[in-house]
Amino acid sequence: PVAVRLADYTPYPFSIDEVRLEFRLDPAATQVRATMKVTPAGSGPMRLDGEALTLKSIRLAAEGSALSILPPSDYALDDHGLTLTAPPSGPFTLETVVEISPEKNTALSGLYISGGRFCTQCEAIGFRRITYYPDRPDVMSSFRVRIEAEKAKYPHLLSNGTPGEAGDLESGWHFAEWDDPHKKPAYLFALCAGEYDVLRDSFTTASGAPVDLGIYVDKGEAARAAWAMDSLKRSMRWDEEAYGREYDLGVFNIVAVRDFNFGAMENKGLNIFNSAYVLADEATATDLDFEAIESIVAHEYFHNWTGNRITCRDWFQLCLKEGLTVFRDQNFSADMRSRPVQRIKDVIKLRARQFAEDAGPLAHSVRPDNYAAIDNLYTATVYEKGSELIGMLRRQIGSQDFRKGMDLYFERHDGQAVTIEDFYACFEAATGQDFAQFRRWYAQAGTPEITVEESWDAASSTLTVKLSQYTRPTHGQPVKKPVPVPLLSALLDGKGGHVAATDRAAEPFLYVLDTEQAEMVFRLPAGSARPLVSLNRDFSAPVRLKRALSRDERLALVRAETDPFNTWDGLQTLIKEEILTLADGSQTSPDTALVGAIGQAVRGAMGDPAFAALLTRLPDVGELFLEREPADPVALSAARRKLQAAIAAELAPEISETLAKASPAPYNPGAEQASIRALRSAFIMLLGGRGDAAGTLLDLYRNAPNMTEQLSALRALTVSAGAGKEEALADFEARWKQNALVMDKWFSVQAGLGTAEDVRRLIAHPDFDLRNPNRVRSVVAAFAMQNLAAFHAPDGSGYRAVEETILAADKANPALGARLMTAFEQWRLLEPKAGAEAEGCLKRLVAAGLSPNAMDIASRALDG
Ligand code: B3K
Ligand code: ZN
Repeated sequence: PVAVRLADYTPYPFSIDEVRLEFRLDPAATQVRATMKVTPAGSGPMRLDGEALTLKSIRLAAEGSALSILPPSDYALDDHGLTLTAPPSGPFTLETVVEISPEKNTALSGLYISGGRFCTQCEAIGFRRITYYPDRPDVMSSFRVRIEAEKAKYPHLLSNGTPGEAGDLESGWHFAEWDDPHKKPAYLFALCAGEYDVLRDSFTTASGAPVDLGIYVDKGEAARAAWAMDSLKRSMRWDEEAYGREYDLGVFNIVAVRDFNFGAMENKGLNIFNSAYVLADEATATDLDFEAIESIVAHEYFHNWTGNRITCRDWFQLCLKEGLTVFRDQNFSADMRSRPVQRIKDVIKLRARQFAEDAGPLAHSVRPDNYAAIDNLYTATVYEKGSELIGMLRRQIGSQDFRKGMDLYFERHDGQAVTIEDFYACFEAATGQDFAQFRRWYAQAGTPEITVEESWDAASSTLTVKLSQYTRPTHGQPVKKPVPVPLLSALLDGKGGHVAATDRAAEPFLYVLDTEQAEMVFRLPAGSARPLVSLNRDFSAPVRLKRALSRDERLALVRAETDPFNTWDGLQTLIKEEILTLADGSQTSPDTALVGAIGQAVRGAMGDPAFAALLTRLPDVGELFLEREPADPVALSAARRKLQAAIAAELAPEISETLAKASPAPYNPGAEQASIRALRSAFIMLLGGRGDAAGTLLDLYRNAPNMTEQLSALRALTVSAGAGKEEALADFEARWKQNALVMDKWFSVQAGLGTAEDVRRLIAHPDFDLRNPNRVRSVVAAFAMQNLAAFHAPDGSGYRAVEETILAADKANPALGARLMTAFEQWRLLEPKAGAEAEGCLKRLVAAGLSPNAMDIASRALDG
């Protein structure tokens, strides 16, 4: 069912000039009084959104008169809101009082309780579960908030903006007021109340304004927020340096919450975070956790300009803030760490999640034109592909013009709710170029496939590279038009250098393929040897390259490459082909030349350990689904393990030498040490692929000086499924029983690598908690999205192990339920037995009754 269409957009016919919210907090029955100053822009009824609210009173005052009770004949209530049938034609004040029950709110949208504290989540449409309001991003208003609560239980009372009056009230209650001078849409509203420990710090903006920083966490956890604080300060500085954007309030707070539906939320001046992305120290968090904290803190902070000061006109424009902000956080991470390594990691994520989405029934364009459930639009396509589009824009116009366009965007649209068209108009004004064709990228779903054919004419020393682009039809979009595909390219001499053509210097160049077919022709000086062609360097376009090269040709290309991304990617392509060949049985053992080449590449990269670690990486089973149909995850996973064992054998001397050395100490989460540990972890994982390393792994587990290595050893032991596995799992549980975030890792290692039986046991574990999304994801999502051989078992055992849990999770929390349902997005690609079981499971879930959110995913999965 399509609920909303972009084409139906109309502006809200009223402006809300100011809103005052007064909360009397009580877990069972919180009272919310909302007073809005309204100016009508036309005539007609006034619609306010509202869900799960009990209306206590409604009063209205025309300008100059006092509030008086609105007679029932002047308004109508339904399940989704309230309509004032005949509001005054001039400015008026509207006051509503509602009651809500935060403790009954298991959807974690609106005002809810987590760990005994109040917190909110309003994006996209949670504010309507707090009070009656035009809950849409183009209605921007200034918010003043008063919070009253029992002082002993809720000593800290927080909201957006800067603190105002505060003090004590009768019978042990107290209050605090907050004022947010910046106009904002309701989805950026936030409130938190409870008892916390606070890590405090300060920051001075480039123009000298002081900012008080605070991170609010569980009692006793303040020290573990230090990395988040450090990341915040670096983000604030980076946005000043890279974009000239300063923070705009005297206070910036972050609150860590245990029960949260996703990573974090950029509420104005009061970011709310999943505690997994705040708390870290060497004993309890891995380097990947530290890295994720750094990038999510940055992402939410960067939203202050790209999202908050300038927001979206409607939710179809979500990529306007998300794609752009992901682009910004990826560049921040690249500046903090290694740019090529960051690029490779971003592409791994893009291919694993977004390419899969684009190739299945949930495919949609970066800016869709309709949706049934807005929560389901927070996708890899909107975020990750959205970021790629900004990256292509910058590559095509250059970083100077990109900055000019961004400056103009900030200047022109500050304080507004805008569209993708508004954004591109700034770049058209800054560069004089027309982006009409480029904007097709936003409207067309699917990943373009670029076919490359080369021919060499020795007589004339001419190399011709034929390029064509094709995008497969997606649901509702049978025919695709060509998009501009910027391919960063170079001619390679095979000796580590570049070749010049007669009309082109040796430097890498950008070639933009903007038609269905085109040719690049390179004339070389007479007598030249045939050069090799390096294409889509640095993954300059989010496309799939189809090049019919033999294994030897590919190996030669990898050896000749001068671009680190392409060196890695060339090997990945070979590795993918090798796993597919091993899986279909046409070859029984891994090709020694390939294994040797991987070994050689790793040995050559030991000076850049994070890069070397990536060279040992094998693509996940899910990434291989797209390469050959039907997909047989059981065979793919077995083939993957064979190749892993061969690489482990090839690198045996390097592995033992590296692991014999001590891990860097004292521990520092920064890039340099993390890079060394990344290679150590990669090597530990390779050991897990060998049948004979249990003793070594158990020693590594026991002596691991930090969580990064402890967890790698635990994983490797779990994969090897041999001696030591049970001992390590039991030890880990005993050691970390009290720390929920660490226990999430214990659950996820077993669900991600074990059997359907393991998953049943984990679900029955006393610490499995259906109300805690992190815990549910660490079992169900880890199993269904990372352990594809077990989840898609041909006998259906994997589906049956999690079916009931998905239903129960969905009943309590539709956003979570829908997210888990996306595990079925690739089911049509499966071999027939698993495919039939998957379809059966989907149909049983639908018949059992899903939330509208989960139903949207299930029905698209079944239809597509
Ligand atoms: N904007 C939030 C995501 C909200 C998801 C709502 N279903 C976090 C982020 O992207 O920064
Ligand atoms: Zn975001």
